[in-house]
Amino acid sequence: MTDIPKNHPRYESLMAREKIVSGVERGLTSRQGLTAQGRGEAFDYLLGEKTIPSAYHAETVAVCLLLLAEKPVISVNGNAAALVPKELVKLAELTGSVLEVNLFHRTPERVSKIVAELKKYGASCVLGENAEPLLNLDHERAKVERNGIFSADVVFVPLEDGDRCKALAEMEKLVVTVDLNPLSRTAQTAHVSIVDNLTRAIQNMIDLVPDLVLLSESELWDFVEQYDNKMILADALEEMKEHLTEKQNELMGIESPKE
Ligand code: PTJ
Repeated sequence: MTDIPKNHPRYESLMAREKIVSGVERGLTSRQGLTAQGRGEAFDYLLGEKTIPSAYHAETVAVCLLLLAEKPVISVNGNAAALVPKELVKLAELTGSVLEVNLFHRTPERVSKIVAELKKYGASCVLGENAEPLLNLDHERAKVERNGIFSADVVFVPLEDGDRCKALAEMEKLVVTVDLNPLSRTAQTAHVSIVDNLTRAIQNMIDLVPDLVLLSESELWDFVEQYDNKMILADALEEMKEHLTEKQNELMGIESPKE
């Protein structure tokens, strides 16, 4: 890994990039994962690299769903395994979710390496190695485990491909995703789309559990029932527009109007 000084103004972003590169070198992350990270970085810039209130709201609803689910599954791909392996294990433990390695560019070697990586961080059981073609997609992309994603009622799939997200949503599962691009097919097809960087989103979700776990089922359902994913996506676009206008004004020396 390149040594990034902690006082570098872009420390967080550069460290995330290093983690993805290391993931590729260790055989966890696909090479395509590099371009996915780059696309994410660009959208994060537009958001101001912060968790916007509507994303925090989506994170809250996502945790409610994981706590309410009978069979919640957290799907782990090569980017997520490189960026937040410890946090994924922690979130699964706190919400009673099953972890399943579920890859778009699937190879048995990469699945096994990611399973081992999650176990290194304390996961006792990780599914994915016995996946069968059960989704309504062409062969390799269709593979999930019968006792995992296939039979889950709530699936948390950060950074998912649009086709697979749609296939899951059509199976009467509640699908939660994290995607910095509010225009992606994944963000538009999932039931709950968190427009935030996975590194921030997962930590927020972990931090939300202790308070949400104290609520009754009906209080958790209230959060879910009042949620509107279209509004959340529209708000993310609005935040990006406002952030760009602010930056444009700064550049031109125009004072932004006071709220
Ligand atoms: O490990 P595999 O084989 O399952 O492959 C994983 C990737 C991510 C390569 C694969 O699913 C893929 O190609 O995804 P896409 O279609 O590039 O979509 C990734 C989406 O995630 C894009 O919309 C990015 O903007 C977004 N994204 C990338 N990095 C982050 C992110 N969103 C949140 N946090 C990030 N760190």
